[in-house]
This record gives sequence, structure tokens and C-alpha cells, in this order.
Amino acid sequence: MNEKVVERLSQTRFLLVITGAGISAESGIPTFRGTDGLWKNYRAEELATPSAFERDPETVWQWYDWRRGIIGKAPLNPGHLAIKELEDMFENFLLITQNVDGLHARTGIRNMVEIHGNLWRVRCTREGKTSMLMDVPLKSIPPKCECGAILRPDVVWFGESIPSHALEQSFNILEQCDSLIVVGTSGAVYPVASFPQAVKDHGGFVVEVNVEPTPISAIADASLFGNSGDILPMLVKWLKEKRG
Ligand code: BJW
Repeated sequence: MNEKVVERLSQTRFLLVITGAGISAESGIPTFRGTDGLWKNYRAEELATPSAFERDPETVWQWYDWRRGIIGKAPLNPGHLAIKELEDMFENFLLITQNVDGLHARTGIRNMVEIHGNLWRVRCTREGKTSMLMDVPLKSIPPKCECGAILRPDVVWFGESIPSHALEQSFNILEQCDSLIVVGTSGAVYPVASFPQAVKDHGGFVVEVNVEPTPISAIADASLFGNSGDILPMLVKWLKEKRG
């Protein structure tokens, strides 16, 4: 493990961690842009949009039903557990996850922003009311609200705004944190893709964990290449040893 990384992280007062689909890959959940990211030959960009849902809510809900089936059975992996350990080790900590799978919440993590929402939560397309819907598989597709309107997943699709409270909390911490660990994201989707540069602009230290280089590698202070389920537990171990 890179000595500079352990040194800087051990001096950190506020640690920010950002995760993407790669953190859940070792739990058996397909990433979006990996080779297994296709569903019935559709790309995520073709399904995760308000216009796709307006045109064909049934197909979009079938995609979510398929994903909910996989995610519902997926175990936590050592990467998720290591991030919970990091929260326990740092007095000031925030996780911003782009994942809608809810796996981080299962670790009991307290300080987290699910910036793209959660696929277990649904929202009424008429009243905007949200609730949890845990049925796997869904009893009817598309699922309906008591009021008769179609429900949608309470997630953020392309072209939709990030909920303002999530965005404000994130921007606030981008300015405050002194280190960022960015894990398992392709850095292709905004606004999160711009967060590592924002941390750098405020003098923060950026460490990337990924199986391959991404656009973030060019600005990161260090890139640790490998599975997050191997690298993150190792990072936790080294930090513990450093602290004695
Ligand atoms: C491993 C691993 C292992 C594998 N260990 N690593 C500025 C410039 C250009 C465009 C825009 C811009 N600002 C906004 C936009 C438009 C748009 C956007 O970003 N478009 C891009 C395609 C260019 N953004 C938006 O529309 C956002 N809204 C917004 O900004 O509102 C204001 C606005 C609107 C319009 C114009 C301008 C401003 C909303 C984005 C919502 C994204 N939603 C989704 C779906 C969520 C619901 C659902 O899941 O069903 O979020 S799309 C999908 O991509 C999902 C993910 O959270 C997101 C990011 O993907 P992620 O996590 O990075 O996954 P992958 O698959 O790409 O990468 C996995 C990585 O893991 C890879 O690097 C692997 O190598 C790695 N990996 N195994 C470690 N074991």
C-alpha cells in the first residue's frame, strides 16, 4: 500500500468517500458500463430517463424488477464493510453513494447521502408521495399508488435534478473535507464526476480505488488499482496499524 496515502489519510480530519457501482460488483450486482451492464440489449442511458418511463413504464419497471431481484439476494462484500469501518475511525465522515441498491445502508452506516435515490423507495407520479416497496418480484407491473396513479422508482434519472438537500449537503462537504476516497465509479456521470476536482480545488487529497484507470485517475493524487473488496480492507488495516 502506498505510504503517502496512509500518511495523508491518517492526518485527515474530515474524510469523504464517494462510491459507484464498482463497490457492489463483488456482491454480484452488474455495473452500468461494464460488459454485464446490458439488460435485454438496452443500455442504462436508454432506460434511466423520464422520457423512457413516459413512453413505456412497463419496460422500465421490468428492468427495475430484474435488478431488485438480484440486489435483494446480494450479500454485502468486504468493500462495503470497510467503508463502515472508516466511518467508525474518523470523527468527521460522509459517504456519498451514487448507488440506488441500498447495500451501504445495510452496514448500518449513519452519515450517507444516496445522491441518485434508492430503488426500494417509490414515488407516486400524481401526488409525489414516497413510500417503501419491498416486494420481489413486484405483484403488478407497473405498480400503482392507492390513488390509482402509476408509481415510479424514487431515483434520479438522466436530465433530472439531484434533490436539493442531497446536493447542498454534498457541496458543503466538498469544501470541508481534507481527503476523498473515490471508489468504483467510471466518472462518466455528472454532477458526481466533478466532485473529485472540487475537492482538489479546495486543497483536498484524492485517492481513487478502481479496477482500471478512469478520467478521475488524471487528477487523483493516488490511484489504487484492484478490487475494492481487496483494497479497502487493506487500507483500513494499514490505517489502524499507523494509528497504533
Ligand atoms: C470496480 C470493480 C471492483 C468494477 N472494484 N471498481 C455536465 C456535463 C455533461 C453532461 C451533464 C453535466 N451535468 C449534467 C449532465 C447530464 C447528465 C450526465 O452526467 N450525462 C453524462 C452521461 C454526460 N447528468 C444528469 O442528468 C444528472 N442530473 C443533473 O445533473 O441535473 C442537472 C442537469 C440536467 C441536465 C443537464 C445539465 C444539468 C442526473 C444523473 C442521474 C444518473 N442516474 C443513474 C441511474 C440511477 C437510477 C438507477 O440506478 O436505476 O445513476 S445513471 C447510472 O450512472 C447510475 C449511476 O449511479 C451512475 C454512475 O455510474 P457508476 O456508478 O460510475 O457506474 P459505472 O458502471 O459507470 O462504473 C463502474 C466502475 O466500477 C467502473 O469504473 C469499473 O471499472 C469499476 N469497477 N468492478 C472497484 N470490483
